[in-house]
Amino acid sequence: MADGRLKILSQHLGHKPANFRGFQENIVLNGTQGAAAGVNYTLGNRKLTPQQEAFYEKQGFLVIRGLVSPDKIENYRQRFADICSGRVQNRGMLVMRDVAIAKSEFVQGEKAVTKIQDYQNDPVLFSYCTLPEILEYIECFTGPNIKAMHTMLINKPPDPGTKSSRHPMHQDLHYFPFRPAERIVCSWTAMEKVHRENGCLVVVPGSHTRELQQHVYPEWEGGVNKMYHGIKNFRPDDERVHLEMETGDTVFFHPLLFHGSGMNRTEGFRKAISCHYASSTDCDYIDVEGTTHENIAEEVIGIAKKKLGEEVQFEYADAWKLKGRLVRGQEGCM
Ligand SMILES: O=C(O)CCC(=O)C(=O)O
Repeated sequence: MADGRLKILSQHLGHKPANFRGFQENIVLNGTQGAAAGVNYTLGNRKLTPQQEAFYEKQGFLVIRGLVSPDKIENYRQRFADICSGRVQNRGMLVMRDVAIAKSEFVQGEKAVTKIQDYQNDPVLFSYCTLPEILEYIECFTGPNIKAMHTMLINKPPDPGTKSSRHPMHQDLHYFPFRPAERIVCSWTAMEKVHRENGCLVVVPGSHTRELQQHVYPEWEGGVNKMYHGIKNFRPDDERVHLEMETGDTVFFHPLLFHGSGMNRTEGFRKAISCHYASSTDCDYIDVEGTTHENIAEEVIGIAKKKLGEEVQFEYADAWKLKGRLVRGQEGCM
């Protein structure tokens, strides 16, 4: 029976069992009693099998293999290249460049671009956020009224030799001035094969049950990309699992899950497309004053004022109100 469960768990993770013995032993030892005692992080609709539901409850993430078809992924890849080269209109997206590459020389096109953020006004990229195959899963975490809150296409070009292609371990809730966390979820779809060499996602299983931590810029010699905050007191002995995935595989994860990614040691790119969703009717904004969000709020407001003018009255929640898009069900407080 333990063997059968191991097989199911390893399918979720998309790993060869031999690589992740430690993680699997841990699951066998702890079982899924936590989940059985009470469902907190999922809504118990029928899309998830009992095993999938128990896995997410306990580990805070769930990998679904081959969820997005290769032709759709190819569309997003082409669009990304066209945005980077300026062939299509930008429509307000934030195009972020690697800190080390940007400093040393001007590199054209997608080689220096680390991320395209806020693609909610781009019809091609935004079609990812409305895919029924994704939303069917999202509904298990948010309920029927779903708002796409945060959109990113993350590109990891070959590391320029500074290790700046790493993404420090963090919790996405650090960026979000809305609650409850349980009704927020991320979908992250691999746009090519992702593995340890090109910097796949790394997660700390079960860390979604911990509190929101203080985040700061890590003190890395080669520099840190803009807004890549990391957990201030991250314990390196926390057990980590590398999520190796094929094109189209999708991981859904909780906004408190500790995660990050390693450097890209290959000559190729490592791309992923993602969206964070929240319940439009169960979630609402919080006041970030006096909370751990203050540093990121200040940074984002600073960027907005640079764009819009210093005199503009702008609160952190406004950034989110502006970019959220309803994708299913009805509007609420969000
Ligand atoms: O795709 C990655 O490498 C990590 C992205 C991520 O966690 C983020 O941008 O918040």
